[in-house]
Amino acid sequence: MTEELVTYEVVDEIAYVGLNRPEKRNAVSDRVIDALSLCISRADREAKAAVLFGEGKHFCAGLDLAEHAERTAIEGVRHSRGWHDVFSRIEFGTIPWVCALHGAVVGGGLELAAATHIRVADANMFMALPEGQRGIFVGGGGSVRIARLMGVARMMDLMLTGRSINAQEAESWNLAQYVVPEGTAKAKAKELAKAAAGNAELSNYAIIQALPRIRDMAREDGLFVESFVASFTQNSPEAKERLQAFLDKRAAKVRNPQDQAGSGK
Ligand code: 1HE
Repeated sequence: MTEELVTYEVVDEIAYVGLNRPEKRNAVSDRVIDALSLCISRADREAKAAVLFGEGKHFCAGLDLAEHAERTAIEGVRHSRGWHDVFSRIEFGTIPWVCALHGAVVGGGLELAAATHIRVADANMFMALPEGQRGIFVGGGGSVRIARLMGVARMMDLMLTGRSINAQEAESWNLAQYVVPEGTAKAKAKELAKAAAGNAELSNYAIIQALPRIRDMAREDGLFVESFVASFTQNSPEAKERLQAFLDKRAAKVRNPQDQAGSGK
């Protein structure tokens, strides 16, 4: 339904969540955040993986600047914390999220993409953090998530200069894990989501929850937590069945990427 600000459907256990305000380049208004929040809750309950994408020419132009101009300081804090809550439910939910990026991925759009687990960049994609030019700062978790992905020096460069980077640069800066030909990002995201949805749900949960937390821990703490997560995960009935399936030669082997159709960047 075109009047929805965020579209939602589940097909074969994959949730497809689409930013759907193309006339405003999918700029994120308060209503978009509310709609996204509902879709995230549904996807978490109803799907085994999710694909996030944008309708129209661009993934997302970031914060709706028309709304932002009117906020007081305390309203601004509440607004930012609201984005944090919603984006954290993507990052720290129960299912993997794959993001298909095309056209502009700007400001809050990049903050949203950074909350997902795998990012696929269409060859026509470009990213920028023009907050400095607009007289504002990141507020959707970017100083935490984007800085961890590409490093503070690169984030400073983007924020201070307002310059854009293309898909290849984004991949080499760790902001996207895949660059694909123009027009194919969503198809690639779907393929990756399907692969992730085929994993044991508890493994996916452990991967999503434990990796970013362990990254933020001291070394010994990380190793300690890893052991517990590993032991808990491998003791599930599903893990036992999957391990036995491999030993019985009923499970797929790991393949050489040269033999994997359509797996390349
Ligand atoms: C918007 C927004 C928006 C477009 N808020 N209305 N984000 C930015 O600083 C990016 C601002 N946008 C742009 O630089 C460009 O619009 C794009 C590169 C994304 C796309 O260009 P283009 O030529 O395809 O579209 P357009 O003609 O610029 O925009 C079409 C309409 O969308 C137009 O409205 P119209 O009524 O004149 O048709 C634009 O005003 C509107 N539009 N982007 C509101 N962002 C939690 S903190 C996060 C901080 C940030 O995200 S800062 C970055 C904000």
